[in-house]
Amino acid sequence: MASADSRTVPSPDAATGKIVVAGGFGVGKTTMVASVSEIAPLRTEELITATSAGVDDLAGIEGKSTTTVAMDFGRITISRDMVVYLFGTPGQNRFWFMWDDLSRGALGAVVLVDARRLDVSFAAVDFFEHRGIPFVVAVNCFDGRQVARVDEIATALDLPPGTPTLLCDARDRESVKEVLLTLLHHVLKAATA
Ligand SMILES: Nc1nc2c(ncn2[C@@H]2O[C@H](COP(=O)(O)OP(=O)(O)OP(=O)(O)O)[C@@H](O)[C@H]2O)c(=O)[nH]1
Ligand SMILES: [Mg+2]
Repeated sequence: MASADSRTVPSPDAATGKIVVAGGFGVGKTTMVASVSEIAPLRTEELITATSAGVDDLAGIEGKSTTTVAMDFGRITISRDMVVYLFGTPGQNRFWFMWDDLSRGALGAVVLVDARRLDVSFAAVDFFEHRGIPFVVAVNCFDGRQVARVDEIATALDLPPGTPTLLCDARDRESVKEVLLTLLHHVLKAATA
């Protein structure tokens, strides 16, 4: 598989695939879709209202003022033969009813986690594991700090054996591309196993 490059022009008959970017509240899903998308990403951000007070824990993400209420959407050309559409889920529990629709027909998923708040991404791991959708776990290193080793995180999340787990910076295009390519390799491996 070729590496994703924003200068790559897809051929007219390029295959298309859907990848879901999921994870708990405020782990960086919207940031991830926006940083890698080659089109202006569609966002559905609303201000975090007083209703969220006491429901959504902003510890560690104090600068966050908006939240996704429907989805994020972006696109990346992986190679001349393949274009991937990215769908970011909302993270707040009250919007999880949308995850089934957003995941329908997906090749695979990125479960994004914040290593300081692993608990908020447990449900995302369960979601894809129970539906048999291949997924990778990307650990968003807020503040550039690695607070735990990747293998410790995999154990804490009780990941199925063989689930690729890697560190990333959701703000960095190259880092996100590496996550997506890891997922696509994992999807291919799962399909040919
Ligand atoms: N320092 C740092 N901040 C980040 C990083 N990724 C995201 N952020 C910030 O963290 C906050 C949450 O990011 P979002 O992309 O909105 O997270 P989300 O997962 O889409 O959030 P919800 O849709 O509300 O669940 C924002 O203020 C981002 O600017 C990162 O890698 N490092
Ligand atoms: Mg979001």
